[in-house]
Amino acid sequence: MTKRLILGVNGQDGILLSRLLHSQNKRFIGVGIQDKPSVHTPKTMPYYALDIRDTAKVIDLIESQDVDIVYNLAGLSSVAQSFKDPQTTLEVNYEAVNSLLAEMFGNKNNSTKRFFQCSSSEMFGVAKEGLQSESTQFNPQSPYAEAKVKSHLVSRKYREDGFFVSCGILFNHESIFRPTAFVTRKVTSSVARIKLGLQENLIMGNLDATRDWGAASDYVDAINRIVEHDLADDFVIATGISHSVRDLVTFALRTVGLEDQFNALVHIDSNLLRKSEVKSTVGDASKIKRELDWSAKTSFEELISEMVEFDLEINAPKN
Ligand code: F7E
Repeated sequence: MTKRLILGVNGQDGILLSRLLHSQNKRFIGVGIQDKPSVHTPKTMPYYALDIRDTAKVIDLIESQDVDIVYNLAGLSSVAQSFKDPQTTLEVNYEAVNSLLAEMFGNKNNSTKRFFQCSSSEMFGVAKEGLQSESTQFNPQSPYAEAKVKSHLVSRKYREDGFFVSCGILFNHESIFRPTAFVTRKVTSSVARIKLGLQENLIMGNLDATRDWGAASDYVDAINRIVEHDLADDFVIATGISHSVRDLVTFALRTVGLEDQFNALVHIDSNLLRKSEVKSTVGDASKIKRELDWSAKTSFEELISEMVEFDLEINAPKN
């Protein structure tokens, strides 16, 4: 039976993928940088605490555990944070991937193993096309996006050399496991806390940016289809619909009956504006629909309502 390794298992996507693989009775192990696995991962999952920059240890694990498929979901995922720490962003999001691929396929010629790289819509940056597809030109606007472009290109190089290296180009994807450093969870958590009287207002950055937001639970299913496909390839994973940050806040407030309070509750802090900003993203996921029969199932409204609901529940006073 195929054995799988999730790098970055304690992040949002790692948690959701570990649950999906567990529900499908797949054999897998998880790697995270933390001493212990997240409480949200399956209890039976064998866990190894490793920094993906320690290539030798990751390779040892792949060999000693006879791993056939590696999902690389590890990395620094905050674009805003990457402006503050471009060096670590480059080390984790590119250099570690580059050395891992070099060891797996360059030096050891593991021709039967598969590798999945989590690429990002941020690579398109200020996009050259309205709808972004696998062939849209890259135009990165942040240290995060620059590192992601480099690891995408090196992944493609190994694929061209005949190895099974696939990339998902993931547009923004969210869930209750998203930290509040990201705008959806910041908004749903704040709106819930405002509703419960625990917070006074919502301090935001750019309300005019628009994003193609999907549900992370749908996206890990797409990732799995990509690694199980006959051929290695690149696939955009997106919903095809973009909403503004203003729409997000408005909708979240509406779910708790506070939409008419928008102007009183929402304030802008210029420190939250980015040095360079991707104004809009919207993905063309027709290739993955056509070839792997995948499309996003959860709507933006369902996703945000579910997150607000969860945040109301965890913030509610306990009797
Ligand atoms: O920002 C605006 C902000 O931090 C979304 C990562 O998963 O998706 C994510 O990157 C938008 C931006 O995500 C606040 O300026 C306004 O326009 O949730 P975010 P992101 O930067 O789009 C891509 C595909 C990835 O690959 C990344 O790993 O929201 N915004 N006000 C704000 N953003 C934040 N975080 N906080 C605010 O207060």
